Amino acid sequence: MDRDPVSRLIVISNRVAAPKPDGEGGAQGGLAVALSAALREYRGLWFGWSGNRIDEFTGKIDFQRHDGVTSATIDLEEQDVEEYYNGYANRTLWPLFHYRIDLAEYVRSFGAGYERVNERFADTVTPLIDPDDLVWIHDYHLIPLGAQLRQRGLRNRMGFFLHIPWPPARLLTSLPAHEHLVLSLLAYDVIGFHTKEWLESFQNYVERELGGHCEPDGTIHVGERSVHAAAYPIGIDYKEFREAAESEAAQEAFERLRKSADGRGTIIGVDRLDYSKGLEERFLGYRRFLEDHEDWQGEVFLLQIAPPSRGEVHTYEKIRESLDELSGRINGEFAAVDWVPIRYVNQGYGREDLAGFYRASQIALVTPLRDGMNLVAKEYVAAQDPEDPGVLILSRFAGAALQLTDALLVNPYSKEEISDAIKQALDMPREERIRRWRSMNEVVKQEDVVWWRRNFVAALQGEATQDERAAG
Ligand code: ADQ
Repeated sequence: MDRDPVSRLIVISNRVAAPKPDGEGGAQGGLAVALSAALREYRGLWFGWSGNRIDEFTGKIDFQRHDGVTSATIDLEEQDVEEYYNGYANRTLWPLFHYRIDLAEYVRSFGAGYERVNERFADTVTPLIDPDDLVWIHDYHLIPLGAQLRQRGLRNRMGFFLHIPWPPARLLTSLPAHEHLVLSLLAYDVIGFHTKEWLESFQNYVERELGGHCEPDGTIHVGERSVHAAAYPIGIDYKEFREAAESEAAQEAFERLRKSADGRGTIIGVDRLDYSKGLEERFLGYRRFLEDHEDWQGEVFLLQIAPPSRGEVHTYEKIRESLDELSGRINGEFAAVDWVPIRYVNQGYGREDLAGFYRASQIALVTPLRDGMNLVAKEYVAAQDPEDPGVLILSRFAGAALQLTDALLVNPYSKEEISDAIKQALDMPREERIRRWRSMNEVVKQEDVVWWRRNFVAALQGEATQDERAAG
């Protein structure tokens, strides 16, 4: 029923997260979670980097087929990984696109490595693409890939989806060769963002810096070129997540957490360990809550699950150290013999475990300083007990805030707002919790990952996109 009579779909992303033979998922993260189901529905191919490093690039493609998904991966050289992945993608674009110009590093060799790896992707994937295939390229690692494929003669319909925010023009212009990067996006037929806010920043750049013109229907004209740019807010696989939430493993995780909570309120945070997720600010906001409301000390605790990511990038080592220090300090300051205010866990969990933990928690603190969308907020909503749902406290700077307007929206930089929202959530009557949850659950359920990819693929096919939404 989900299968549209489309041409073959070629998905290209930095890493491929197709299911492994042992049933393990591939790379962790929002993109991986969102796309693993998508390719099963369309005959297609998922192309990307294997994660392996080799001495010399060979262009050899490793094909695998599991669970209805064919993946094709290549290995990269050490220098490629350093300059393209750890360098330009994660030390230049990621911080800049998350408004952290103070952390962005502009190094020429990173830019060169980025172009080189995009060329390597283009050289190896071009022979695998048939003339009728739809090509869907993902995320900031591969912005120039469409232009590279065009240079190799591909005339296919090609789309690009950005999973992170698009920064305001005034920030983006700090990037050397920013025009070159943005112009390469015009090689696509469709460019997708999570929200209207990121779309507007893009349109603003196009008008200010490229002298382009943006029409209300989403068509963007720059010189001779016209492309379609729109907001396609990503969702979770609602059905799969509800099933996970009702599994036996989820029930066990739920009971384990409830038992250890021993009647105390649980506040949960689940994030990749990344400075964009606002973890330090969250800890400080929670600390402020403990100070503001002494009577709640010993009655509530914060469970922060944060598996380390991008460990080879210095800023990530630093944020890890600061969080170790800060959580230790807060615990030292407030703990009692029978109570620890923060349970800080640096490991990943399976979907079922997470679903059980979400359900057992009265509050979720999802407070990124900037986030393209944020799927944890949606997972938390999907996992709740409809009769006794928890409260979502959500940063107004996450893309998800434009859809989940019944969350308690906070400025994540403000300790006071975080503290007040925790108090409001703890005091919230059941009827209000239910009312807010129902409205959010409806959005999470209707605007799920299937809805997202159908809208994007319809646009890619050049079809009417009446469902296409500029969220917010
Ligand atoms: P991420 O920055 O990775 O994604 P997010 O959208 O929250 O952020 O997705 C994280 C995913 O990883 C969730 O599905 C979550 O359950 C999972 N996860 C996180 N911590 C985990 C843990 N400890 N154990 C197990 N699983 C864990 C990027 C963008 C987002 C955007 C997504 C999708 O930064 O803004 O929403 O892509 O486009």
